[in-house]
Amino acid sequence: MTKKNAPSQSDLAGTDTLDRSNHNAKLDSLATYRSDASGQALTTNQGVKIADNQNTLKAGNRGPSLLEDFIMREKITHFDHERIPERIVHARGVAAHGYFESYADHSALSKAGFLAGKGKKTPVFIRFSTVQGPRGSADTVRDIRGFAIKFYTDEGNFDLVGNNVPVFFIQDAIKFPDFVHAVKPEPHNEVPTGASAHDTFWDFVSLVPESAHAVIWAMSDRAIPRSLRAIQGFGVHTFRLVTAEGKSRFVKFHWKPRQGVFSLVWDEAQKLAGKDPDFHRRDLWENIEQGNYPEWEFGVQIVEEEDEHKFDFDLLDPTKLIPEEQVPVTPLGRLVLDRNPDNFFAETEQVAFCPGHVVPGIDFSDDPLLQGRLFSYTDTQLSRLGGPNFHQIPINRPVCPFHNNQRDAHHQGSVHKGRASYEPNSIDGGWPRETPPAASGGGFESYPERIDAHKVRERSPSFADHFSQPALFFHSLSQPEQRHVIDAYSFELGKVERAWIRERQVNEILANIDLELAAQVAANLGLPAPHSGTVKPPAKQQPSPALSQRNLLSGDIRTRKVAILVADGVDAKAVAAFQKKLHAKGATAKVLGPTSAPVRTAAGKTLEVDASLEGLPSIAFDAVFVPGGAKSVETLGQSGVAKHYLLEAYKHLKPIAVLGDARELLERLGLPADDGLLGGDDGAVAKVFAPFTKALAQHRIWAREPQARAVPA
Ligand code: HDE
Repeated sequence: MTKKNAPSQSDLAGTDTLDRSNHNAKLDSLATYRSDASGQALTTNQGVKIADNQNTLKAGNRGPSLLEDFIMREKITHFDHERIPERIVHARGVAAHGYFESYADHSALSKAGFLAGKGKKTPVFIRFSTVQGPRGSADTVRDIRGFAIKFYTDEGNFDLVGNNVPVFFIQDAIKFPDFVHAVKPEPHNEVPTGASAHDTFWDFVSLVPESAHAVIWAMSDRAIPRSLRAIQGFGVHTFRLVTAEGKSRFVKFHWKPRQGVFSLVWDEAQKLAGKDPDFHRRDLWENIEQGNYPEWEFGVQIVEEEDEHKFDFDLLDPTKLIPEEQVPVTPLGRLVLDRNPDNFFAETEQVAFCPGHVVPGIDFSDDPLLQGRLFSYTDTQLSRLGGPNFHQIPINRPVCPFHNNQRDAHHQGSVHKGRASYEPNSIDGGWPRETPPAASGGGFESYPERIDAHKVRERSPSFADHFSQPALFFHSLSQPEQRHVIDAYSFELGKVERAWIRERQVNEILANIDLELAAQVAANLGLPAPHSGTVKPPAKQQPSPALSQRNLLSGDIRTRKVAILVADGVDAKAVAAFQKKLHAKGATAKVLGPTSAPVRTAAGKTLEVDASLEGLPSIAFDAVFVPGGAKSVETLGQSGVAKHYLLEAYKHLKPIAVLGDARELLERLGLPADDGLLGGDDGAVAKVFAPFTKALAQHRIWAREPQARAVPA
């Protein structure tokens, strides 16, 4: 009677088959906290075994529930409190474990132990995020991506809390609440979710010209990445690296993805937000599970102290980048992500980053944005994670010992021994004691920068040029990238209801970056073209090729995804041959049918499919292949879903290869030939594969873009 509605034993046979064999010092330390219920009895939190988890204790089986039911009360009470506040910004994120490996002994640059030897490995946990949207928002919205890394070094945690663009929207921390209030959903109706295309954002940024540089990056393809594996990371601020001898140099931190940097197209990003809001987290998760471990190279741009003032911008200004052609990036090591978390909440949600978490050998600059961040992050964890002991949460604990006299408070997880919780003391032997600074293993010592100044609330005049670098960025982009920037401003400002905000952004911001950019956006908005900017145009600058994604591809097709469209009567040999060739190049292929049911091949055999065409739409792939087989092609040609599939892939500038009868499909759809539309006879897999790979390695067929605009999809 008590077991009514309980599942049968055969329903319970499933187990988690994911590979969890990778390990490092941090993963090993988490082992103590992992809770594995397999083979265990269901109990209350007090460890009492539960006999019936289906029914509340009642006065009669149709009667009222009894307060006495401590099992039901404990369960419901815990459930009632399962949610914690989401992050005020960067609420939606996804994370992974991995390691950092130093290329060499970098002690000439920094005394940080994790950089002190060739092959030295340090566990890391990295969290990627969008900025604007809440926890449940879509992955592919137009936004900056957070790129936050916790290094669990032998000398304590070092958090490098960066973004995927190298500059920020404001110069001083005191403006952060204003900026965030402006970009977040509007306060009266909480619209829009995960988007900056609304009045309050454009009102603020059009009034605050220092935002122009970060905004143009946000309007570029960088803000709609194809994958989180395909983004760069930047520390943004200038930091210091300090040697054992006390020599300090300024540095900018960089992460360069081995996978290359590439993006979605806007229409695709918007559709994905509806059809697969988890597109980025799924991609990261699947690739790590498949052993396609994403990798980044870590590097620094180094500026000697004495060169601090040799630039035409201020190194302390977080709205500026140092062009890589001016100061190249020196590679220091690599980052590999090789293990997914076990539990989203325990790890990804509870990880607490703070730019103030540094180790000996790393120090801050006086960038006023960085200075404010040093305070804000620990502060926000107090309400987000419920008190000052969040450093004891398993994912946040250093892998080295940590001891001090901070005591008690909510969620205290340590049983501190000893009588003296103060220092100095003569009762507990004076422990824990200070450690003097040393070449290695010493206590943290702040860089003794000399400051001689008046206390003022002022912005340095060296922070005043807001337009030279947005102009440098725009002029360094390829033509398709520039078109996308124009389209993005036009789209976003087109959503702005107040005419004066649109006009101000065009006349007072865009016209100061580039008159042609302003004119084109103005035309799209139905505004007159501005004839000149309101400030003196910057001196002519050399473009910086390092800023264009065109120059940041990996050159191969590893981990690219290809859809193979099939129906009954398909030429299965071509499917197998294409798949084999793709796998040999490290790409993946999915076979898609009209439904999820297997299809019959031309040879009368059964071919399993991975999903239906509707289940995995073209926006989930980088390219499409349609093998021959008269009946298969006929079926696909009758199907609106299949025709849309090809039109959409074409519109999104993806390579499409067709063999045998499938060539007619493209003709029937009226798609004009180009370098990415590749046809061949049945059996000509080898012939189309080489140009297909070449096109795929270039990511998109950019030359197709003008024609693609005419295609409905
Ligand atoms: Fe953040 N930022 N931020 N930010 N930020 C937060 O910290 C803040 C800034 C960045 O995956 C919050 O734990 C201020 C720049 C990332 O958990 C909060 C200022 C850069 C993440 C906060 C900035 C960032 C955050 C919200 C201006 C790039 C996600 C929750 C002075 C270099 C970290 C939290 C994660 C998160 C404050 C500006 C990156 C409120 C006050 C510049 C990647 O503390």
